[in-house]
Amino acid sequence: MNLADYKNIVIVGLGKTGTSCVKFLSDLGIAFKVNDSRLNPPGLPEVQHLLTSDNLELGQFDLNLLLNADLVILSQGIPLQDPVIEKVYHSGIKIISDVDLFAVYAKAPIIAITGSNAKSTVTSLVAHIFRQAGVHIEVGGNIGIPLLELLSKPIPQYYIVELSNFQLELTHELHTAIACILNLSPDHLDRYASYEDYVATKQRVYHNCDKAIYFLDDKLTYPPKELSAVYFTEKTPSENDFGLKNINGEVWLNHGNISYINTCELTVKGKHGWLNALAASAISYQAGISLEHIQAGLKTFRGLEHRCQLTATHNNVDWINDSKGTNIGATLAALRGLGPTCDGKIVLILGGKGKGADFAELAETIKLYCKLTLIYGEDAKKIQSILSVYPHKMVNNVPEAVMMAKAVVSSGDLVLFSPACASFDMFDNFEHRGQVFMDSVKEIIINDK
Ligand code: UMA
Ligand code: ADP
Repeated sequence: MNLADYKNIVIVGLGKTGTSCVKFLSDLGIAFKVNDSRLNPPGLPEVQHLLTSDNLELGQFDLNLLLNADLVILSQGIPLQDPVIEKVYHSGIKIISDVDLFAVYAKAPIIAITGSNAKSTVTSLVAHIFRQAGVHIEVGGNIGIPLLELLSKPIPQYYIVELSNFQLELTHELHTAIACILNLSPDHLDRYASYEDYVATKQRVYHNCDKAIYFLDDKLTYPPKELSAVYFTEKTPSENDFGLKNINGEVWLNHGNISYINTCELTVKGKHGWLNALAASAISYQAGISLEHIQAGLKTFRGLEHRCQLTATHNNVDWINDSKGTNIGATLAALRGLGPTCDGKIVLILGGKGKGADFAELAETIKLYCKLTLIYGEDAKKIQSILSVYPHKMVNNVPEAVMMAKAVVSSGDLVLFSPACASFDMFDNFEHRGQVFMDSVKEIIINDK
């Protein structure tokens, strides 16, 4: 794709992605227009000096403007099902994501990481391992740094990029040195006709990749047979792969039959954390990082905020903030990862915008590990109707849930805030939601002293 071939480029959306596209095209001296359905899009102040009333259209998606385009660069937060965007899509006008532009202009090999959960954790862990090993990398994508911003920095040895399914949906030009699907479970079903469609979108990451990394225990992550591939697994691995091995009652990470780190030396806890460490190891090893450097990186990685983050321990009760648990797969992983390590029982706090998910999938695991589930938010009634056979209480908000949890916990229990839902019904984002939880926990602890 050559941008110079297009005479009417429209950037749709002026959030983080759109803003990076405006700067990128402006730097190249390529003309464009911008359309955002909001009157005050968040990126406007940052790029206002690059826009004029002639090339900026705010307040609604403008069908005429878009039908006159020969290239539309669509921000990933905008659904293709939007009535105007859908018309543009069906008109045959080329619609791409920022990933395509990045892929065309990037001058270093790309490592792409996707999956339903643990994308940001594994992307950050891989980045940490590479940096510790002295490899110059740049990191971006869905993790929060738009990919085009990476192109204004000195060319690294590798780009490590986190991709969402929305980005993959509109990506055609991406060639990766290594591509990985970490795991798959239902999410964003409000934007897909079926779970199969969602899975097919994730599978696009394997198009045109030199080496695939997949999760042996989840068939949906398998790459096409013709690709050269390596797996990670919670079982004992075969010669070239990565997995867990039980040695005298202790669990080790293994590459083939080489045991390279004891899980007790990892800062991440629970089986889901070990799987993330294995995935990051497999990716790093394929890029030529030695097991010694991988081991050093794994030992020093501190984890990310809002992902099974210990907020406080009070009266021998751990309070865990997993606000980034925005779908059922994440909450299941948190329960299954933390449940076996907890001496008592779990009090689970969940709720928010359910995104069309089936909460019945949580039932068995809640039964196994939870003494009480506290439910709040927009879809609380829907969630309650499915989980009503298990001990539960409805609460109005997160601070109330924290108070209620405090009243029922006993020594050895664990309170897990893993909402299994999007946060937008009550909060700006998952960080805001996690902060409200942590503030509420701190308040009850202070009041208890
Ligand atoms: N919007 C409008 N009208 C518009 C444009 C956007 O209403 O004209 C709305 C969208 O529907 C959406 C919100 O504004 O609700 C933000 O959309 P955006 O495309 O402008 O978002 P960006 O600021 O560009 O941020 C996006 C990703 N956000 C979303 O997909 C919602 C960020 O991932 C990503 O870090 C960033 O690009 C840089 O690549 C966040 C996310 O929630 C963390 N991702 C989803 C996830 O991880 O599940 C996919
Ligand atoms: P993403 O970027 O894919 O949203 P994050 O790294 O931000 O992923 O973590 C999101 C959630 O996924 C967290 O709540 C965490 O508890 C959960 N999680 C972490 N590891 C795994 C795993 N291996 N499988 C499933 N869920 C996981």
